[in-house]
This record gives sequence, structure tokens and C-alpha cells, in this order.
Amino acid sequence: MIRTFCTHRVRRTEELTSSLWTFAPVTGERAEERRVAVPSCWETYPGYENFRGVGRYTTQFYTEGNVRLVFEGVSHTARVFVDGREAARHYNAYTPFAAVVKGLAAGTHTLTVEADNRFSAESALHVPNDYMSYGGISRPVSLEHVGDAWIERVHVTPACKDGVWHAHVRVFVKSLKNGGAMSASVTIDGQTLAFPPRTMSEGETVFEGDMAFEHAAPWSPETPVLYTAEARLLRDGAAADDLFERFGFREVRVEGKNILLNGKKLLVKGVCRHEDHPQYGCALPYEAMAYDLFLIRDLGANAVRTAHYPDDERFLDLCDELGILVWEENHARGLSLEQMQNPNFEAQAEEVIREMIAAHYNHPSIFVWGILNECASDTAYGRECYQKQFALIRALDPSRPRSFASCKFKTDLCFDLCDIVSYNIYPLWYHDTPPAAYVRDLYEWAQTAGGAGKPFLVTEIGAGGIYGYRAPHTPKWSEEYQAKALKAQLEGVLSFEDCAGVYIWQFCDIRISDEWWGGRPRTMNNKGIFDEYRRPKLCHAVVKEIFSRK
Ligand code: ADA
Repeated sequence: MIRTFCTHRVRRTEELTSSLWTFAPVTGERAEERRVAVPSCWETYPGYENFRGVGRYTTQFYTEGNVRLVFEGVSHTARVFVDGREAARHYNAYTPFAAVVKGLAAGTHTLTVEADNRFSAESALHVPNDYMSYGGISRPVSLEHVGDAWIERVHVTPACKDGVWHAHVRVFVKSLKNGGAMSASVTIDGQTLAFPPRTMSEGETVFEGDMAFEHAAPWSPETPVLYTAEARLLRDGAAADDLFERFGFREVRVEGKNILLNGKKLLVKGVCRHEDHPQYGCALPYEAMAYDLFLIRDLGANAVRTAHYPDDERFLDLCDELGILVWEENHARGLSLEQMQNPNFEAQAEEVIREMIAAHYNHPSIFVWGILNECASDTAYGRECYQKQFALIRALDPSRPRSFASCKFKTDLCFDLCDIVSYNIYPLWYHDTPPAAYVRDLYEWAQTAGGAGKPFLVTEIGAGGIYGYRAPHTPKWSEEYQAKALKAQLEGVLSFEDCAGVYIWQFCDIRISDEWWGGRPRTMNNKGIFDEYRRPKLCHAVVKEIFSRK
């Protein structure tokens, strides 16, 4: 499954993830081949639990003509070959990319994907960290049969004017050559907008226009109503290609200290979640994603923060369907000034933003774009990077507010650049400070540092708890201490009238890279409400009780 809904009726597509692929290491001493399922992470193959290197995946497919191979995620650097010829390269595990191969002869062809999860000077974002950079084809792969022109993507921007919902639609068409007239149409809820024919030019052609809907039902966490935009590409009136996208009629605005969704003030009660699981690595199957979201919803949470990278599209589809709000952010965690000065950093971080917004633009559940979690926002160079990335987001999507999670406390230089001020804080864990006083102190400082009058979010708060470590004297790392700390933290933050909400760090315990400074028990991040097997800790009942309060 690539999406939780049908995306084509004309374009022939197939997932190349049904039969087993052949896997073999390229680096290291081992050489044996084995059959593996895709998507998967090689850390889940017996003997490869700690393999950091290059692995090669191979499969065959039968086709003729032009094909578009779509990779939802390869961790963390990919080289793609078709019949031995390189067809694409891509850096970053968390954003999709495609390889287009023209004019294949009828017959069976070989697809080879080399994935590399090594840390190196070339990789500015995947670095030893407090989460795991896995290796493998970690998200689905699909084979699409296309002609000389196809619909690359469809973006729908909803807006409400005088009580009437409007949809501004853009159909991005990719053409392999110049010439030939093609037209397009978009159908939403039985209404069709037809575009007149245009002569295709090699590269991208955009058809765009507006549609109005007197009786559209809005999307909200309470009523997550979704609509499908059916885009068609026509040649001489016949459908040559199509792409269906799903969206919701909703608007997000910042008004003073409030975040408004369809004019209603939001109070965020969320959790931060990594894509991590002891049985799957970061390649969680659809059912496991759904299970996580059911647990999150059962907590009484209404929001998820995708720490610290763009998530699998199927997870976002589920959030759309369940009405769970999403803070999605580009890929970065805790990069120092020196790490941000890696010559590849800016290009790699900005490319993630482009790919994240291009792919995830239509999800109504995403209400804020985040960047650069806990990076060097307290430095002049860091500020330049934040400024460029916020400008890029504004250019790609002016419809959503922008923010970043700071840990720089009273030294941050970037609160004037964002629409929402957000802090990661750990009172009662990294420092024994009363939470309510601490969050108020930071809020008041932010008012003097560019954040005046803006919404204020706590994007991380929590404490460590080792599942099964029970101790009545409530020492740190016990489940009792974690429950006690989270109670004080959540009550302290949610009682602060100028706070727009909170994300708990974090949903579940996760594996971290051994090469990081580590020092964490089990070489895991143990601040989950659940352990890595999704077993609830004592704090689960505390969180559920507090999140259920109105
Ligand atoms: C930071 C960081 C998280 C995690 C957390 C912790 O806030 O953003 O990824 O490392 O600290 O557990 O200390």
C-alpha cells in the first residue's frame, strides 16, 4: 500500500513490494545473498543488527515503454540502477523520490537499489544521534507506466470566503518532450474544472484554477471530512493519465496568541513520535502505524509531532482520516553550529523542505511546518539558515504557519522569524525546576526576543522511565518517577493560559545510534509513554487522565 486511497484509474501502477527481493551487503566481510521483504530495514535481518554500510537490493519487473519508479523512502542514501544503468540518486531516508526510465524494450528488467546508512562528511543530516539512522528500502516502491507526459502532482489549497469554501487547484504536468497539445481537468465532489489545451514543453507545465463549493463540509479534528481531487490529463479529449489526491476544507491561521483551525482556537495535546520499532526498524507496516495512532487517540491526544523528519505518507493519510493534527518538520536534530557549517547542510536541509512540501502539501492534518529541531538558532550563521528555510517554506506553502523547536532558552536569536514560538523543556528531568514557573519564565523572555504576541507551544517535555523498573522510593528512571514528573510537567504547562499546547517527549522508547554520545540506559531513548513494544508504563494512566480533562 502506497496511500490509503485509490490514486489512479488510468495510469497502470504496481507495488514492487509483493515478492521477496534479493539482498546482499556491498561493504564489509560478508558476501552471502538472502531473500528479504521490502520495505524493510537490514537491522532486522539476523546478523545485520549493527550493519552500517552499503547494501544492495535487486528485483525484476516486466514492462515496455516509459516507467516511473517511485521510492517512498530509502535509508539513508540511495543509488538506483535499471538493467545496470544508473537511474537516480537520492539523499535522506524520509522523503520520496522517483526514477524515470524511457523506452524500455518489452521484457523483464532488473532493478537494483544500493542503500547506504554510513555516517560521513557528505551526510550533514544523518549523523550519530538520539535516534537511529537505519539502512534499507524502508518505505514502499512502486512501478508506474507513463507516456511522454504525466501528472507529477496535484496541490489543492482550500480557503473560505464569505462562508463559501474555495479550492485553488494546481496540476503539475511533467513532459519528456516538446510539442503536442494536452488539456487537463479536475473533478471534486462532482464538479469539474476543465482547462483548455496547451502545447506541452519539455519539463513542467502547470494548469491552475479556482473552484467554489457552496456546501462543502469542513475538515476538523472532530469531523475529519475528506474530499478527492481527480486530476486527468487529456489528449484529444481522451484521458492519457490521471492522479487522484485527497484533501480537506480547512484553514489554519495564527491570530495573536492563538492558533485557529477554521476560526476555532486549538489547544494542542500531543506526543512526539519517531518512526521506530524493534521488529521493523523505521519501516513500520501500515497496521503498526495504525496501532500507534489508535494508542495516541486513546490517550486523549489530538496531535503528533513527526520527530525529527517527514513521515511515511500512509501515516499522514491515517492522521487525515482520524482527525489527528500533525506538526511535520524537516530532517534535523540537535545539529551544532559546526555541523550546520557542513558544506552540504543547507542544500540537504532545503531539499528536504522542497520534497516534504511537494509530497505532503494536501494533508489537512498537517497544520504547521517545523524546521531544524534544536539546531544552532542562537548563532548568527544559524539564524541565516533558519531565515532562508522559513522563506523557502513561505514560498512553497503560504497557507500554513512555520515554527521550530528551540532548546536555546534565553539565547535564541530566531523567534522573530517564525509564526509560532516553540520550546523543548525538561524541568524535573535535566534540571530540578518547577515546571509552571519555568515555562512562564521562558514565555516572558520570548516576549522580549521576537516572540511577542505569537502563539507559544511546548514541543517537548517528559522524563525517562525504564519499563518494568518499579521502585516505591521513586528514583529517576523508575516508572514511578516518570509518572510523577509528567504529571507535574503537564499540569504546569496546561495551566499556563498563554500556552497553546504541549507535545510529550515521547510516544514510545526508541533505539538510538550506538555511535552517539550514548550514555543512555539500554542505548535507547527511554522517555516513552510506552516502551518500544508499545507496552504502557505507569505514566500512561497519568497522561490519559490529564489529556482527557477539558
Ligand atoms: C531533545 C531532542 C529529542 C531528544 C530529547 C531527550 O529535546 O529534541 O530528540 O533527544 O532531547 O530525550 O533528551
